[in-house]
Amino acid sequence: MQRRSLKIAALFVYLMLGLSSALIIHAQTATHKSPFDFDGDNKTDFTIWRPIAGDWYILKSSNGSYDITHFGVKSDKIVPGDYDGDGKTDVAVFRRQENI
Ligand SMILES: [Ca+2]
Ligand SMILES: [Ca+2]
Repeated sequence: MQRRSLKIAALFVYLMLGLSSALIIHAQTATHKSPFDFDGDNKTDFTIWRPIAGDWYILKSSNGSYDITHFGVKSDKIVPGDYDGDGKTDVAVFRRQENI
């Protein structure tokens, strides 16, 4: 089962990125509550953050479909978490403000 998940994740990376630059955030199956569980099924969702475009690619573990969300810019630091308490990770970024 885990081997199949890794193959799906590898295919996802290939299809989504065309092997261009990106940060692969998480690629393992979690046994604890994952900070990258965007669909709330208690399993880690394979997630890629492309800072150059501000795009999040999320492969949902619950059904194998994926979402592409545009949120953030290159200089942001990603800080995903369940900020509204619904059991699903929310896409979020931290942006430092200069000269305040
Ligand atoms: Ca999940
Ligand atoms: Ca949430």
